[in-house]
Amino acid sequence: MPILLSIGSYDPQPWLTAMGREAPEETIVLAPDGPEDPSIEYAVVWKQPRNLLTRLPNLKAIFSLGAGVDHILADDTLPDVPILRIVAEDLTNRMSEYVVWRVLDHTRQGRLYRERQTQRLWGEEHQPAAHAITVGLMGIGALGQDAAAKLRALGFQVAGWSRTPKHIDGITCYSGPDGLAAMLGVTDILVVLLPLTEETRGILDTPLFEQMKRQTPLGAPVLINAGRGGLQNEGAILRALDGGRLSEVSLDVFETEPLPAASPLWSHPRVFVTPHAAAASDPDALSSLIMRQIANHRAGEPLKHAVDRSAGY
Ligand code: NDP
Ligand code: OXD
Repeated sequence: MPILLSIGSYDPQPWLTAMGREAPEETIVLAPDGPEDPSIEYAVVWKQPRNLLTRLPNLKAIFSLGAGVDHILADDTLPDVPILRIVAEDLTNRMSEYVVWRVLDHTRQGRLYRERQTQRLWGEEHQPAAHAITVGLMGIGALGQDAAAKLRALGFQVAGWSRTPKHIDGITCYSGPDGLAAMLGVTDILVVLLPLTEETRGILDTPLFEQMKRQTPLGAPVLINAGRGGLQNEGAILRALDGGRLSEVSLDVFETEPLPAASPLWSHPRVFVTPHAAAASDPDALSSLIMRQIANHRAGEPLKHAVDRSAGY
């Protein structure tokens, strides 16, 4: 029974090789055999074509190649089978590295010093101590909690916002709409690690920026979004920057990806752009998790990290 690997936006070869190496006894195919393919029981996907999975009558599970599943749920023809997402140390560590890197670059005035170096200018800038900064995390799931722990270890004050109430040592936890307003009121650096769902789409917009603190040790608040581009209104981010409601922004994700060459985000002096690379899914690190889950499920064991389709993540 072959496993279907369907990748809509990049070269599948590294995954094909890594999955084959992990489970040489399995056959992995890149497309179904004919208009309906009853032989496929498992599909491993990233941005699969619409209608593809509905043509597999014996499909038992869909595996996302990433932590997010919005790219799967965007297909309104999906069959009603479990969807599993990646929860893995390698991916989590990569995201925490990105978050710590961006937070420190903002607090240690990386942008100003890079600018000054090009002008051969020697001049010390105020760099607030970690304990003087509150990082507010929108999303304290697998990724948010690890980033929070690493920021705490560096001395930052950390707050977190989630859909359901939480109690986590060392993090001031908030939930629900009132909780968000309360967290924004104490946040100096806002880090977004939310999934894209019906509830979160477009949340990073003017009304949210208006609820943020006016004054922070860095002037105005900083925004870092590594969740999804669909969470943000890029026009509103630029207006908030130019109007002084935000001081600096780091964006890893965009409304349209790749970020169009004409986007003003590329050239804004206070925007730092990375190409959806905060936490790449590494085939060599993650294939074993997926192939092991499939082998275990074939042997009758339950699947781990299933998505709640009604919540959308
Ligand atoms: P989790 O599902 O573990 O955590 C999601 C968090 O978001 C949870 O705390 C959840 O709340 C919260 N949340 C969801 N909906 C809402 C809402 N309506 N209001 C408030 N909080 C909400 O996901 P991960 O931490 O593993 O991943 C998060 C996202 O990061 C992924 O969905 C993906 O979009 C993005 N990502 C980006 C990458 C990149 O390279 N840029 C790489 C990997 C992931 P609760 O705890 O109550 O469920
Ligand atoms: C993910 C991603 O969801 O890479 O894992 O964006």
